[in-house]
Amino acid sequence: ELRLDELTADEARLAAVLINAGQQHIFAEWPPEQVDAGKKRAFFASVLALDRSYPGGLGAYLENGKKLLKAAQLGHNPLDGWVPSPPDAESGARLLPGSLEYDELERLGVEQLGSVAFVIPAGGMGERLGYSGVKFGLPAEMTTEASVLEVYAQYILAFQRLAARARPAKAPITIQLALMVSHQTRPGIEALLAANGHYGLAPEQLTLLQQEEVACFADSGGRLAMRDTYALETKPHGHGDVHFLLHTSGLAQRWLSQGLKWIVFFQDTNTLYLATLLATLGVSEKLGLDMNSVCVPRKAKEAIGAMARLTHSDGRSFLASVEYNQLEPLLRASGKGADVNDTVTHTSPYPGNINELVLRLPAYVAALNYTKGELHEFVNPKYKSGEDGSPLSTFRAPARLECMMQDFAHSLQDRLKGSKVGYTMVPKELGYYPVKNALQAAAELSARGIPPMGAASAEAAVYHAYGSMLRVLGCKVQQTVEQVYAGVRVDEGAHIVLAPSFAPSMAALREKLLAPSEVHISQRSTLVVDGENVTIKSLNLDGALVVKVAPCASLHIESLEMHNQGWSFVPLSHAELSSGAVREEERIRGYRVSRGEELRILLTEPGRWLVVKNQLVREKPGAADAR
Ligand code: UGB
Repeated sequence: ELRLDELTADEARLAAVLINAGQQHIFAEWPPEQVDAGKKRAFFASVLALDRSYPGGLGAYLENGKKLLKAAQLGHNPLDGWVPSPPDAESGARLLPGSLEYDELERLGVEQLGSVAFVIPAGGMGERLGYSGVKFGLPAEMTTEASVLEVYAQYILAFQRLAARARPAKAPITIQLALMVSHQTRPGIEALLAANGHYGLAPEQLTLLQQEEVACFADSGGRLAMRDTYALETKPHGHGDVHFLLHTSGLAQRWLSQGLKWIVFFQDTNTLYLATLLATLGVSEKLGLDMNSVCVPRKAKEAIGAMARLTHSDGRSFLASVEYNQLEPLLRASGKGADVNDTVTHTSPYPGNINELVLRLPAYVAALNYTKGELHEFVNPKYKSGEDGSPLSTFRAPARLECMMQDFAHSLQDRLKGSKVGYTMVPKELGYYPVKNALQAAAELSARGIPPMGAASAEAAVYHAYGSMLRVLGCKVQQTVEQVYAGVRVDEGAHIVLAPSFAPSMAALREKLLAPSEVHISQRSTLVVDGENVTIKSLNLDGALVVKVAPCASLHIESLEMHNQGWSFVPLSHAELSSGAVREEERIRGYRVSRGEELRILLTEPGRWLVVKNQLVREKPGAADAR
C-alpha cells in the first residue's frame, strides 16, 4: 500500500502508527513504488525523530492531540474544577534590596553557589521581535553593547569568584550552565559562543541540549498537516521540553549525583534575573522550598502568567502560574468576579510569573523520574469560520501541542506529596523586562499604557535597575525623565552599567561604595564600572565616565569630579528607521548612541591606582588596608 519496496522495522512501525491513527491521507499522494524512494526514506527519518523526541512516542502524541483538540472544540477550560485564590503570604517572600533581611538572604544565597546549575531554554526565535539573529546575541544595552548571553556568563563567572571568596580553603567552584537550543537557534548560539571564546566559560561547564519540533494538526479531528508530499508540518513544542531533555539526557540525574542541590531556570532576554538571584536562592534555602517561582507585581489583566493557589473540590491544592487568558474565566466560573487591582497597591492580588524557577534538585529529579519529563500540554487552534461566521473544525494555520516549563509546578505537587512550593516577589525596578516585540508593536502597546516589552524598554530598565541599586545604598542618582523613541515611551535616567564583576550582589556593591552620599550622578550621565577591584568614595558625574579595571589591577576613586559633553541617545528619523543604513540593534530600539566625550580609565596592567582630585596616581603600598 505504501508503494515502498522494503520498509525497515522502524519505518514499518511508524507507518502502522500513522495509519492506525487515521493518518492515511499522508500517503494518498505518494507515487508508485520506486519513484521518490529517497524522499520517502527521508520522510520516515523525520517521523522517527518526532517519535523519539516525544515522551511515549508519536502514537502518544497523536492520541494526546485528539483529546486536547476535542476539548478545545467543546470550549473546555483545562483548569475546570480548580478555584483560584491569591497566593498565601506564608508561601512566599518579598525582596527588599538594601534591607538587612535582603543582605542575609544574599549571604545564604552565596553559600548555595557551590551547588547550583543554571538552565536557559533558548530555542525560541522570537518571531514577534523580528530580529535576524538569535535573541542571546541582542545587546542588553547599547552603552557597552554586551550581549544578553555575555551578561549571563559574566554573572556566572562573578558568582564563581564570590563563592570562592566565601569558602577560601576549598577547591574553586565551576557553575554548570545548560542551554536548550532548537534547530533554528543552535547555529546562531554556537557561533556566538565560538566567536567570543565562550565568554570566558570553560567548555566543560557548558551543555547544549537540543529540542525537536512536534507535528501540527490541520483540523479538530487531529489530521496531521503536511508541509509538502514528503514532509509533515512541524513547530516548536514550547519551553516545557527542557524538563524532558534534562531527564532523557541524564543531565539532571548526573548533577544530582555530583552533589548539586539547586537547578535554576530562566528565559533568554532578561539580564535582571541575575541581579536578585542570590537573594532568591536565599529564600529557597530559608523557606525550605522545593520550587520557588520568581514573581513581579502585576497589573490586573496584564498579559503575563499569574501566580495563584489553585484548590480542587477533591482536596488537592497547588501553587502554580495560570496563563493570563485562563485566570479571568476561572475567577468568573468560581464566582469570584474579575481580576481587579487592589485599591492600596494598585496591582492585582495575583502576581506575575516571570519564569525564573529555582528547584531543589533531589525533588526535581524525583518528580522527573515519575513523569519522565512529561508535562501537561495545551493546544491553541485558530478556527476558520463558515459562511455564517460560525467556527469550523478546520484551522486557519496548523496547530500543535505546546507545553510550558513553569507547569512543572503541577508535576511536582501532583507526584511528590508534601513538596513545598513557594514564590519570591522581586521589586518592579529589578524585575522583568524581556525583549519580545518589534518596534511598531512596542509603540502600539506603549500608546495603550501597556508594558511594551521591546528592546528600548528593556534597555531603559537595565539602567534604571543599576540606578536604583545605587540609590537604595544612599547615592544621589537623579530621577528619570520620560522620552519617546519611535512611539515607545521609556523612563530615561543616567545610563548606568555596573558590570557583574563590580556588583555581583548588593552586599558587594555596598562594600565598594565607601561614602555613598558623596556619589552624585546627573540624569544625562553615562557611567560604566567594570572590575572586581574598584572602590569609589567621592564621585560627582555630569557626563560620561567609563572605568574598566583588569583583575590584576586595582583602582580606588577617592575624589573625582567630571563634567564633560557625555553621550546621548539620538532618536532615529523615519528615513533611518526604514533604511538599511542603520544597524539592526539600533533600528529595533529607535535610537543610536552618540558618543560625544567621555573620561575613560582603563587599567590593563598589574598595579594599584588611585584617583584623587581628578589625578590618576599610583597608590602607596598599604593604603588600601588603611582605608
Ligand atoms: N523557548 C524555547 O526554548 N523553546 C520553545 O519552543 C519556545 C520558547 P517566549 P512565551 O515572558 O511574559 C512565557 O516565547 O512562551 C524559550 C511564559 O510561558 O518568550 O510566550 C525562549 O527562547 C509566560 O507565562 O515566551 O511565554 C525563551 O527563553 C510568561 O511568563 C523562553 O522559552 C511569558 O513568558 C520564553 O519564550 C512572558
